[in-house]
Amino acid sequence: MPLEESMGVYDQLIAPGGHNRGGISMVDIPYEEIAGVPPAEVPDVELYHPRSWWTRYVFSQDAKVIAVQYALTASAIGLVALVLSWLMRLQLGFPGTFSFIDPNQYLQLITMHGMIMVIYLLTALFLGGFGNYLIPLMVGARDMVFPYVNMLSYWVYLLAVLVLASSFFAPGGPTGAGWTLYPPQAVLSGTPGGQEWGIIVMLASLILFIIGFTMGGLNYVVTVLQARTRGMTLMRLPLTVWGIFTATVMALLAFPALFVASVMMLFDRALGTSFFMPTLVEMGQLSKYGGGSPLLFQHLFWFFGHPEVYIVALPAFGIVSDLISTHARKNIFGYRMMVWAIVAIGALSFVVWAHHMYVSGMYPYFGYFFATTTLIIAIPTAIKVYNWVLTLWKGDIHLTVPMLFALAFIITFVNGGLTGLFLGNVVVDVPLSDTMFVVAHFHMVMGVAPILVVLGGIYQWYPKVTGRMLNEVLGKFHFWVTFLGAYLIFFPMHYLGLLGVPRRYYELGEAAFIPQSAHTLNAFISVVALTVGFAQMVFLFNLAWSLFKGKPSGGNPWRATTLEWQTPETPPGHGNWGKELPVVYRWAYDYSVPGAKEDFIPQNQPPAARSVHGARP
Ligand code: HEM
Ligand SMILES: [Cu+2]
Repeated sequence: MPLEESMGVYDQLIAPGGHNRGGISMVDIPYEEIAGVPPAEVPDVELYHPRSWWTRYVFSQDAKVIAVQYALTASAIGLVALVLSWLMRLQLGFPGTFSFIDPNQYLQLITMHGMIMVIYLLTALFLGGFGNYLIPLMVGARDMVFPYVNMLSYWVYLLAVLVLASSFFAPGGPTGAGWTLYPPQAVLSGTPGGQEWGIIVMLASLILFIIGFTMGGLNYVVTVLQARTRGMTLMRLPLTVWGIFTATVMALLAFPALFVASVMMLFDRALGTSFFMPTLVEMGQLSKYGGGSPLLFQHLFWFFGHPEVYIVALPAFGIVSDLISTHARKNIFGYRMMVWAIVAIGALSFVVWAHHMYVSGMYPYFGYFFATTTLIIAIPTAIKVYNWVLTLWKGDIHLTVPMLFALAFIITFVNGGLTGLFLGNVVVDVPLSDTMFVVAHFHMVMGVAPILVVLGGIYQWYPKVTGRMLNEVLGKFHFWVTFLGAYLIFFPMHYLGLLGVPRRYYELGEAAFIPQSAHTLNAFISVVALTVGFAQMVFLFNLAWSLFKGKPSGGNPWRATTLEWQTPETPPGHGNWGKELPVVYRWAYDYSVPGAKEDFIPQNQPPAARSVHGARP
């Protein structure tokens, strides 16, 4: 029914009751309540559809296209970071062999590698990539609520990436301050890029990244809160949406700390202010700085930096929950508890940041406080792990490629979490600080684990994005090499760390406490790292090949319940749902409902047979 007509009906119906105050009400059409008909669809706004190739594929305001743009850009720069890790491994495994890497370059490699992996790859991919694709589809919206701002978000992100990449070509090369960028060293001449362009370019790029992220992030939050379709209550949202939503709220609160820290350091470097710079002597000369606090930077950095771990982990938690439920054909165990655990972890992770500063010389009682809060996070985290295991328990487990990655994530995350318990305790952390043990820990928990989810997620949703399945044989090969390889790379690093091998060292030399076995192990790790790295090429090949030659997937190849699998077209068209928005009648986990015909009931399937036992309202 056209809008004017329906308004007419509305007026007539309202008038006798005396509620009509004369004008046509433009807010909140209660028409369907009166007429008892499902809601008329929001009138198609013609202007909003793309008109040309440019606005369809390049300057697109469609969240699905923006998602793919984010994912491709993040993967491209992520590949750069991967290559940088090879160079580091070449140096560490075979010191003295590769003369093109000098000590300064090694520092530049770790800095760029770390920063790209954490921010430009993982954060961008989970929020900009998965967030953009999945949020509107999963909540039953046509798009993000501010599509234009969403588009700008991507372009600013791309600019941030290009600025970052430009530092490889800047005079003096990229900064070598370490991904933590601690002042004063980050802006002094002893550090690569400190008195050249490197640090300036890095800070500028971070500032741009945060601006771009904020534009996207506001979209994700408002879309989840305001654009859910009828029946999609918060407690019916798939856990993927809960994870991405909570992570976005966290990022909106955490990134500003990095933002101000970056601006202040930029001022210190470029304008000669002393926010973070104490009075110091540099190369025998009293520097121009004085009175600033390097510790203040550490607080700001880690106020962002610790939540950042969970900005990456919470989307992973959410996605894994959905993958497990789908491929074990079972409802997620303890849905409400899972939601609250996500929210609790998100909140708690704002009061633990100084566990990264145990060796900064802070007041010991502070260490005690931060150790306590850190260990408390283990509780909601353990709840999640138990619930995943209970979801799997007696499930009809299909070892599809996405499922393999999801299971591998759980194992790896538990693994990394356990070493986190070590490092969370001050007395254990102090001797392990700045050793390879730390490198092993954080690669397990926020390097390998989230990457496994990214890969699992791509295998899961590629069919929706392209309409074709990824090749399964190649997928399984990719999985096993990546999963086993990751353990061969990062497990021995714990041992190296316990021996006392320091991190961020170009070369170990012949220190007495470092046995020959450490050198052998380093060479072994490097060989595996290169092999695993090359195995990713199989994955890239699969992505490209399947685009043309993959088996057509149909709309719902995994027989899943959530809304993105119920779109009228695959890949979904602009506006996602054709004429009618879906209406949601149930939660996202109606798998293997006793008495139901199929082993899954889509969220938008009305409870026609009320007699179906066990179906959740
Ligand atoms: C492809 C597998 C990877 C390999 C072989 C690898 C290797 C390395 C190496 C050798 C270092 C330097 C260690 C040192 O000398 O201190 C390093 C540092 C680091 N990596 Fe990775 N890495 C990989 C993946 C990742 C991923 C996925 C992340 C995402 C979180 C990541 C984040 C970091 C960070 C934050 C640092 C610290 C940089 C610093 O000390 O400033 N890495 N990695
Ligand atoms: Cu932390």
